[in-house]
Amino acid sequence: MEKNSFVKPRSFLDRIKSIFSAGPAKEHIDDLEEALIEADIDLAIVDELTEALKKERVSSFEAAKKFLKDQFIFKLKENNPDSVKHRKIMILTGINGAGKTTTASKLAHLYQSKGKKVMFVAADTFRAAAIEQLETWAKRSGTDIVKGMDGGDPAAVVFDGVVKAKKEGHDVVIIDTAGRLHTKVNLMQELLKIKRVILKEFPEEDIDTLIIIDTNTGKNAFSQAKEFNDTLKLTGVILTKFDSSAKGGSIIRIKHELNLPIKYMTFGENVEAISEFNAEEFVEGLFE
Ligand SMILES: Nc1nc2c(ncn2[C@@H]2O[C@H](COP(=O)(O)OP(=O)(O)OP(=O)(O)O)[C@@H](O)[C@H]2O)c(=O)[nH]1
Ligand SMILES: [Mg+2]
Repeated sequence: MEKNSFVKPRSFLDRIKSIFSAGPAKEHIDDLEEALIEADIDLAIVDELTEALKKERVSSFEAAKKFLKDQFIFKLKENNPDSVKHRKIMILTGINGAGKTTTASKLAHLYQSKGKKVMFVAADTFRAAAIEQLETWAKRSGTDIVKGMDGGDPAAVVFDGVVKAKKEGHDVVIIDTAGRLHTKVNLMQELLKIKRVILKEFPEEDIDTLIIIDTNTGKNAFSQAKEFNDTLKLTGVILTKFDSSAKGGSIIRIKHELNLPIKYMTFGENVEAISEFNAEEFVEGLFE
């Protein structure tokens, strides 16, 4: 694993503050560069920002803060006019404990509240508790669920699920998968197999292949997103635990370098604690 060198936003902000209190920004551009890099903002953006800062002659802390905020919001919104466009099949992937199963319940709740017919597919056959976790919510909310046996082939469960969804006309199929490390090739291939069986029943444009990222993750979030994207061609990101976290600048890197839309954010254990991603709110969090 990469060393977790995440710098809390507070110190990121404190550093910028001290850079500006030390005199005109121009003389401290190297310090600023370093502070941005340490907050996981990627190099391409840092270069762009520091160039612009020089050109615009941003000379006070407040002005720099506003400038950076505007830039980050712009980056997060860039190229994604339809970032939350709904797709029928949602595959939730990600590393262990990122929040996949909890997010599955939240998404179901969200879509049901819009009158959609939802189905869960419990494709985490690795952990018995994962099936139960989803089943409990399915019972409580009256959501259809397709599940397999413990230790069974997750792709087989998914195939059963999509065939049934096609027959019974579900609007949304939410597939919960087992947590896995992005560095484990065989487990990544298992996800690819899941995607392939869906393609037997539904066209690619109906499939939302999502990575769930815990906002607390730090720099490692980028490698996770990159590996999952290389294997699966992701269509978006869901950020979790927004309530409990130091908010990572690596999300901006994920958006910028991989051009993946950030679709939803979750902010608590409650089933209603999910909303469409809000770039302004996210960036405010980065500067808190
Ligand atoms: N505070 C907070 N906790 C969350 C949020 N989302 C998930 N959690 C917690 O994070 C933990 C892991 O959540 P799960 O949904 O089980 O994560 P998972 O990715 O399915 O985990 P595995 O299946 O083991 O890979 C649980 O304790 C959840 O309650 C959130 O938005 N805020
Ligand atoms: Mg799970």
